[in-house]
Amino acid sequence: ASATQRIAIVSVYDKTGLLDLAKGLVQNNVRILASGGTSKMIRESGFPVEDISAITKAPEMLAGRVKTLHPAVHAGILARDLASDEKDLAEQNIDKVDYVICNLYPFKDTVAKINVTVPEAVEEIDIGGVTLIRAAAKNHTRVTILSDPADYPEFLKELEAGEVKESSRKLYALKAFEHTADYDNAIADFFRKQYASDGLQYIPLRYGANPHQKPAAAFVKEGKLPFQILCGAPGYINLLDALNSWPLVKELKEALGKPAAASFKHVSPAGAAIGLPLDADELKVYMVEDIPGIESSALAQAYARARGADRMSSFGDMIALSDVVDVATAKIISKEVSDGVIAPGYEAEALEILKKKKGGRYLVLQMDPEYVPPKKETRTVYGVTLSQGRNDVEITPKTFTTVITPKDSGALPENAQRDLTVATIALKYTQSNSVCYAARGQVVGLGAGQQSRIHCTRLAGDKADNWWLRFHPRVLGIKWKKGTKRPDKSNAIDLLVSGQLPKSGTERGQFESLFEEVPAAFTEEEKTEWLGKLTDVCVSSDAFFPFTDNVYRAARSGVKYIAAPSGSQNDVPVFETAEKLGITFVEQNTRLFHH
Ligand code: 93A
Repeated sequence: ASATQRIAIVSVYDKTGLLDLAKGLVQNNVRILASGGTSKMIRESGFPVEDISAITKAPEMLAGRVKTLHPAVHAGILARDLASDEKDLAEQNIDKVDYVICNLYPFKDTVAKINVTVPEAVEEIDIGGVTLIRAAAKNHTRVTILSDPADYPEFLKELEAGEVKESSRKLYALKAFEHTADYDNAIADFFRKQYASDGLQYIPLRYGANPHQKPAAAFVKEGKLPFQILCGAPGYINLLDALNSWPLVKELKEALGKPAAASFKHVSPAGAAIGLPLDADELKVYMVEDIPGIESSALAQAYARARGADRMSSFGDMIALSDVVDVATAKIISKEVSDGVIAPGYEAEALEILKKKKGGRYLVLQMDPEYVPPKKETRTVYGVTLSQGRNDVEITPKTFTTVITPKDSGALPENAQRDLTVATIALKYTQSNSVCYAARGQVVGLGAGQQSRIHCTRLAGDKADNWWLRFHPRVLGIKWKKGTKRPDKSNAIDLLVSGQLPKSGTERGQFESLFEEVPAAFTEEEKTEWLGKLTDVCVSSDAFFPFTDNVYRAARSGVKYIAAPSGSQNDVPVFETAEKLGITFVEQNTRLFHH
């Protein structure tokens, strides 16, 4: 070969378009060097081709494991147009390579076969091809790398016209890097399933969001998962809940310095709270009167509040607790229908209580409290990868120091700052749109996942009203039939306070069967009168209020403080309405959408 003849190294598993490529290379006076099978096919079609051994002076070895791995090949590809590189090549009598055409062993297809063995998979791990592709892509300022047969025609057109354009070389190099990354990913995926199935790095899941969504798994690409499974087997949605509720309670505790709890369902909180002492009515409404030790466990108090906010929504919850779980907290959990819990640790006796739940299948996760998630989050939706920086904005009582209206008001009372912190941290981990009402260190009404903001404000406001009506003497005084179950009580109370009482028929009969004395429905007047006693409620919104209706609705549920981002065309009327209604409007300038 003449010193000026351009050289192509061709080594392809997928031989689609190979002969047209060879023909085009030959027509353009390119010298072709090819690995065993590739060279055989080209030769049999009558085109001039040499084996790689023509430059390596070494045979293919180890049944094909070593075909192209050789300095004569890789120095030829990697050499730059530098005097020092030229000198090195000349000393070793190596020619520069101009084009590399390579695609890899079908690892993905092989491991997709059922019952594939590790040795079978191992044989399909391409080494030399990846090295060819990576080397050529690295040196793309000089070398063209084709890793996709679909690119051959365009490549030949450019070659015919003179030389491969720089812009094309860049795009081919990018494709090559994506190709080897995807290939390595498939290999790591396979071995993760084979070798990391101890639950430390990789957990196979029975299914995804629904039973027909298989296979499903949870894993980290490096190191260990940040939690351990102490009991049960997590489902896909359990983990979504756990990994959203844990940071919520962690941040709540950091912000307010008290143990925190959250009760999650479908990736939004049904309740969240910090541990504050419970009065006699709260003990009753939250159904924790009989929990020994609750008066001295702030964690148990936090969970009683989180669970008590919206008992209907919390049915079958995933729980997050900021502190080591004690017996009092475990005892509350043991009485409720719940799917699982995540916490930084468990006292031995508490763990024993939890392990007895659900016939031994209750999910107990131990979170590493020191774990810091990566700053970047990535997921794929319908085949498209979306990535973003994690929402690591810090919400603390200090977030709520800038009062917009009334202008002359001083600093917010501590309780208001506390409850706005609770509401806002809850929203940070709630599916948007969302609006949260909070009081007494806990969520009392949360509207999640509504496309219209006013629907969030109404939904959350109605929930806050229902929460408050549960403290009405008529509800506190209910005389239940002996043996009435907790979920049935919660449901009957919900019917009563939400004004949805069945009027007749079987449903009415079932309702009445729960009571010694059937409570009367609330009249509008009774409701209004009782709601008038609700005061000092805080509201936070994950984005601005576009219309004043939200403020009017909030005011009807005892709201005294609102925090929301500004930026609406209606900011001024929104602030003015708040002021007219005696509501303090506080700046919270970070939008907190969450999906
Ligand atoms: O086993 S390998 O990793 N060892 C090598 O040195 C090597 N060089 C190229 N496999 C190697 N290849 C791969 O062989 C290429 O990536 C291509 O997929 C395949 C082409 O082999 P043949 O030309 O013999 O059909």
